[in-house]
This record gives sequence, C-alpha cells and structure tokens, in this order.
Amino acid sequence: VALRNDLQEAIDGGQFELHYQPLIGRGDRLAGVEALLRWHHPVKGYVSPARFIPLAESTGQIMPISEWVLERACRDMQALAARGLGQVRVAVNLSPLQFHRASFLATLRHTLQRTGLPPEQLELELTEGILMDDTEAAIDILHALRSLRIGVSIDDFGTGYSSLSYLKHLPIGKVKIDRSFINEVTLSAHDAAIVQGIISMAHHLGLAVVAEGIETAAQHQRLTDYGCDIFQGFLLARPMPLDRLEAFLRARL
Ligand code: G
Ligand code: G
Ligand code: NA
Ligand code: MN
Repeated sequence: VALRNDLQEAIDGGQFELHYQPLIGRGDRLAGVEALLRWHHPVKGYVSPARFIPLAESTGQIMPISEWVLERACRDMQALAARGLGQVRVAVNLSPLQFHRASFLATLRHTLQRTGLPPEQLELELTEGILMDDTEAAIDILHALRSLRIGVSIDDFGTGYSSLSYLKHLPIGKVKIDRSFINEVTLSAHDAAIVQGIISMAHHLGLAVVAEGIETAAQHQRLTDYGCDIFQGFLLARPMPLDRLEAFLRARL
C-alpha cells in the first residue's frame, strides 16, 4: 500500500524520468535508442521498473505512467532533431494492459499527432506473453501498427513459450534475444546454439535481430560472427538521461 501511494505521488509529482540506451548496428551505425523508465523516489532513490511496473499493472496506474512515457519519448526525440542530432528512432516498452486497452491505438495516434514525431521513428517492444494472451486480437493490433508505420519488436525473445512457428504469423520487424542467452554465449555451447538458431530463423523470416545485454568484447565479436544485426548492452553504452544522450550523439557526428 505504501508503494502504491508513493506511485500516485510519483505520477502527480513528476518523479519519473526516461533514460535512453543506444542500440548500435553493424559497422557502429546508430540503430536507435530504447527508452527505459526510471523512478526517482524522494527517499528510496531510484526504484527499478522491475519493482514498480508489476504493481502499477495490478492497480491500473500503469495507464497514466505509460501515456507519460510515450509522450516524453516522442518529445525527447523531437528535441534531439531540433538540436541537429537527426531523427533518432526510439523503442518504448509496452505493458500488457496498455496493449490490450481498446484506446491503445487512438492514444498512439494522438500522441504522434500532438508531438509531430514521424511514426517511422517510433518502435514498440512487446514481450511474447503479450502476444500469447489473445493472439487473434494481438495480430489485429499488430496489423494496425504496421499500417501506421510504427515498428514492433519482440522483447526478451526466447524466455516465453517461444513457439517459433507463431512468428511467421506476426507482422513484426525485429526480435531481441534475451540477455540470459547472451550472458553465456561464449561459454555455453547450448546457449551459442540457441542464439545461432534464433538468428538463422529470424533472418529466414525477414526479421532483424537485436542482441541485448552485451557486456564483453568477446560477446560482441561472437554475435557479430553469427550475423546479428543490432547490439545493445553496457559494453556499448549504458542507459543515460537525455542530456547525456545528446552529448553521446554529438560526439558521433
Ligand atoms: O531498465 P531496467 O533493467 O531497470 O528495466 C527493468 C524492466 O522494466 C525491463 O523488463 C524493462 O523492459 C521494463 N521497463 C523499463 N521501462 C519501461 C516502460 O516504460 N514501460 C514498461 N511497461 N516497462 C518498462
Ligand atoms: O526487459 P528489457 O529487455 O526491456 O530490459 C532492459 C533492461 O536491461 C534495462 O533496464 C537495462 O538497464 C538493462 N540492460 C541493458 N544493457 C544491459 C547489460 O549489458 N547488462 C545487464 N545486466 N543489463 C542491461
Ligand atoms: Na525492452
Ligand atoms: Mn529485453
């Protein structure tokens, strides 16, 4: 209950921040950034979304939080563009409740209109669980996103049911291999086989592959050898507030 009340104060009192983690393509090309929510609690300091997102899901508070995240991410990318840093693609994590709300697509459209962000610059990250809940409804929403020209990636890929065959029915653009497989990709023959299998299958289906949680140069090299398209992890860049992202981008111009 305490955390729940705190969450309401956080919503009302502007205690949320968005940090951004760069996604780096082959040849050191910037592929975009992932928006990661941070709660700066006045007493507890930074509280991880892994702690408060599940709570916010159960109380419904996830809805105003999600709308804030989407709007902030769009506005921040517009601010970067206005400062001459180019049209940076931003990936926003979706919660299940948000995705299945009847108002979801309308909210997206309105946010893009209000902020002026070109839809091609927005990407949504969904977990397999979101798609498995009600696959028929999910596919309809994915088609609507595609016609809006908003990108979709499957996050934490490999940790859910991962019925690989369902991928062929889904209009999506990318899979993000969960970092639990990347952790030991250079140490475990099993993880290496799983990672290569995912990359091969995804490429045959016309999907791009992101490896998340890259922490060592050996992992980066191995994933490069396996043909992975995009890399994300502390080795390349940590999540950072907008002003630091701006400096990061400026240094690459
Ligand atoms: O950045 P960090 O490792 O603390 O993220 C923990 C979890 O919180 C991850 O699963 C991430 O996807 C999720 N998360 C981060 N930001 C958001 C957000 O804006 N919305 C939702 N629904 N989940 C988020
Ligand atoms: O579930 P999701 O993939 O959205 O989680 C993203 C989270 O992963 C972010 O909170 C981010 O802080 C974290 N993350 C990003 N790169 C790395 C990394 O290299 N190592 C670890 N351990 N976590 C990472
Ligand atoms: Na994510
Ligand atoms: Mn992930």
